[in-house]
Amino acid sequence: MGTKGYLYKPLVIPITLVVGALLVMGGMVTAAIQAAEPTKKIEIVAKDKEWKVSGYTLKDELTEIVVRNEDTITHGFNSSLFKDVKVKVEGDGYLAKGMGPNVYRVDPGKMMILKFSKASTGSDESATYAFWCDLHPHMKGEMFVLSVKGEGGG
Ligand SMILES: [Cu+2]
Repeated sequence: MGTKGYLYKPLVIPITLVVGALLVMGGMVTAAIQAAEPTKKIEIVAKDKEWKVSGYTLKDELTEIVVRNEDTITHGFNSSLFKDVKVKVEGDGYLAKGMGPNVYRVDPGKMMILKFSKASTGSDESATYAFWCDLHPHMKGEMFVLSVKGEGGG
């Protein structure tokens, strides 16, 4: 009981500080939200040696490709989309040894995220990009890169 009054004061001070900080940095917070928003996500699931794709990305925007392997075997992932971009692999994915710069692997039950800064189509048109598993050549799919000309001057 005696500790109640003691706890009350420290709670009041941080709230005051947060409100003050939000008022001062309102513009910065808004900017941060706007900067975070354009990241586009493509979700790809490997199951029964087939790919299921959902989502798309926009030309010249931050892109995340989330690849989930729901199979019982390791799958590879490579795409013509990676040809001219620097890809960063996160999660459980890894670069396939001796297979060149953009061949990734994801083990059964694992997930990887492939991030890159620009999905450039090389023109102003929307485009589809092939992706495939180098271990199972019949496993092929397509990803969409959409061009939205005239919106926001991107
Ligand atoms: Cu495979």
